[in-house]
Amino acid sequence: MTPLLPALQNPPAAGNEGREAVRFGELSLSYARLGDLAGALRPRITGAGGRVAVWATPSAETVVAVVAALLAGVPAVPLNPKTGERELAHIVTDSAPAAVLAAPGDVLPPVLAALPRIDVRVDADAPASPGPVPVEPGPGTAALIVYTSGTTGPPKGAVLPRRAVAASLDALEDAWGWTGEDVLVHSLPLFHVHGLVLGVLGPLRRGGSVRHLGRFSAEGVARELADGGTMLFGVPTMYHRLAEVLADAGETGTALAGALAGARLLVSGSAALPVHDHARLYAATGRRVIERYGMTETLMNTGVRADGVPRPGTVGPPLAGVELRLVEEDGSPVSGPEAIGEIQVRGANLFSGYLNRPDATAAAFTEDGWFRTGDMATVAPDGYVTIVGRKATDLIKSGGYKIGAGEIENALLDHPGVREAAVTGEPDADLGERIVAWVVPADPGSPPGAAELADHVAKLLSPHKRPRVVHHLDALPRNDLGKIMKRALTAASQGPGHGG
Ligand code: MCA
Ligand code: AMP
Repeated sequence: MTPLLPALQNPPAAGNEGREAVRFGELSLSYARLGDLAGALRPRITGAGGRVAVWATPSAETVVAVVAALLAGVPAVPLNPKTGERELAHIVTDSAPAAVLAAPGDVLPPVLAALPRIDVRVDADAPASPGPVPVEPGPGTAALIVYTSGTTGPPKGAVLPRRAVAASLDALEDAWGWTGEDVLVHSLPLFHVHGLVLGVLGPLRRGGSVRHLGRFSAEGVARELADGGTMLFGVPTMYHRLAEVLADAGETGTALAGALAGARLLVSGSAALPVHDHARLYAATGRRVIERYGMTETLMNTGVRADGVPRPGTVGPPLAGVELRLVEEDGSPVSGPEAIGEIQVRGANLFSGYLNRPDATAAAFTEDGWFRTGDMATVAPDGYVTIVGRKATDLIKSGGYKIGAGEIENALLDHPGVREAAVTGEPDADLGERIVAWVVPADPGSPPGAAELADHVAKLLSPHKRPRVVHHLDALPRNDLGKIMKRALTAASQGPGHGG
C-alpha cells in the first residue's frame, strides 16, 4: 500500500528531504525538519489512545500536528479556533478526542483545557526525531474527521478515510499536472477540506511546497506568486477581492496582475465564482481562473483540467475515478441533454460516514451506494458540469463556508430578546450569500439590535455564522400547517419598506 504522504512516511524514496515543505511567513520547514518534528510527536499521539483534536490555527504547528497524527495512523479532528462555546462543546462531546494538540502559547477554552494537551513545537529546540519508518495503516482507516453543517441540527463529523484523501489528491494530480515542483500559495483556514486536504496535504503528497499567508491579502498573494509560487487556491470571496484590487489600477493592482499572469494555475472552489468576476480577472490578467467542485463528504468531484478548456460558470468534467450522474426527485436518471437534476457521486473519494450518525449516513446514500450531494446541475454533452443551485434552501454558502439556517435559528431563539426567528441567505457580491435573520422580538418596544444578535451567534456558534442583516417583524409568515414560509420573507426583503 502506497503511503499517504510518501515524502514523509518513507523519506529515502522521495529524495527531497532538503526541499521546503511548508512556509508560514518567516518560518520554513523542510521535508526533513517536518518529518523530524512530526516523528517526535508521533509516540505521544499514539500513546494518547484515541483520536486527537487539533487546534487548527493557520500555522506551522497545525501542519506538524496533522502530519504527526497521519503518520501515527490516528484520526485528527481539526477545530476552528474561532468556534463558539456551544458548537465547540458539541464537537468535543461528539468526537471524544483523547487529547488536544496545540501550539504552546495557545490559550484553549475550558472544554478543551479539560483534555490531556500535547504541545506542538516548531522552535529550534523542539524535540525532533525521524523515529522508525511508520507502517501505513489500511486504506479504510480514518485520516480526518471534519465537521460540516447540515440544514438543521449541529454540525456532523464527516469521517474521511485515507483512501479518499489519496484518491482525491491523485485525481487532482492527474487533472492539473500537479508535481513536486509546484509551490502552492493560499490563505485558507486549516480546519476544512479546501485549506487542509487540498491546500496542505495536496502539496505534501506531491513532495511540493505550500506557502500559507496566515490571512488573506492581495499584497500577500502578489508577493508570493511573484516569488516562485506556481498555484493559487482560494474561495470566490478571495478572487472577488482580488478582482476589486485589480480594478483599482493602483500599485498593488499592477503588481497583482503581473503575479497572477505568471502563475501556472489559479483555482477557485467551495462556492460558485460569478461569471462577472471570472471576466474581470481575465480582462486584468489574461488568465482564466479554473473551478473545481467538491464537498466535505466527497472531497473533489469535478474540475476543469489544466490542459482543458476553461468555461466560466462551469466546474469541469468529473475527475478520474469519480462516477457522476444527475437524477430526478424520484431518483430516476434525468433525460435529455442539459436537463437539470441532483448530482449523485460514487468513487474512492467518498467519506465513510458521519461520526455517531448512522441515520444521517444512511439517508445520505442511495441503496446502491451513490452519495446525494443536494447540488442541482446540468451536464453538457462534453461532460462539463454546471451547478445551478441547491436542493435545500436552508443551506447558505457565505465566504465559502457552508452554514445551516437551522443552527442559527436555534441560537437566535436562545437570546432572551427573541420570540421567533427565521434565517435565510441573500445574494452578496463579496460573500456570495449573506446571512439574514428575521426576528420577532419578545418585546417590540425594545428589540435586540443587529450587532447584539451577531455577537450572540458568533459567541455560541462561530463568527462566520453571524447574521449580517437583521429584520424585525411583528410575525413570521406561516402556512396553514404553521411552517415558516421563507420564500415570502426573501420576497419581502426585495420589496420596498423593509429594513434592519
Ligand atoms: C467579526 N468577527 C467577529 C465578529 N464579527 N468575531 C466575533 N464576534 C463578532 N461579532 C471577526 C472574525 O472572526 C474575523 O476575525 C474578522 O472579524 C472578520 O470576519 P468576517 O468578516 O466574517 O470574515 P472575512 O475576514 O471577511 O473573511 C472572508 C474570508 C473567509 C477570508 C473569505 O470567509 C474565509 O476564510 N473563507 C474560507 C472558507 C473555506 O475555507 N471554506 C471551505 C469549506 P479575524 O480577522 O481574526 O479572522 S468548503 C470545502 O472545504 C469543500 C470541500 C470545497 O469544495 O472546497
Ligand atoms: P462543504 O460542505 O462546506 O464542503 O461545501 C460543499 C458545497 O460547496 C457543495 O455541495 C457545493 O454546493 C459548493 N461548492 C463547492 N465548490 C463549488 C463550485 N466550484 N461551484 C459551486 N459550488 C461549489
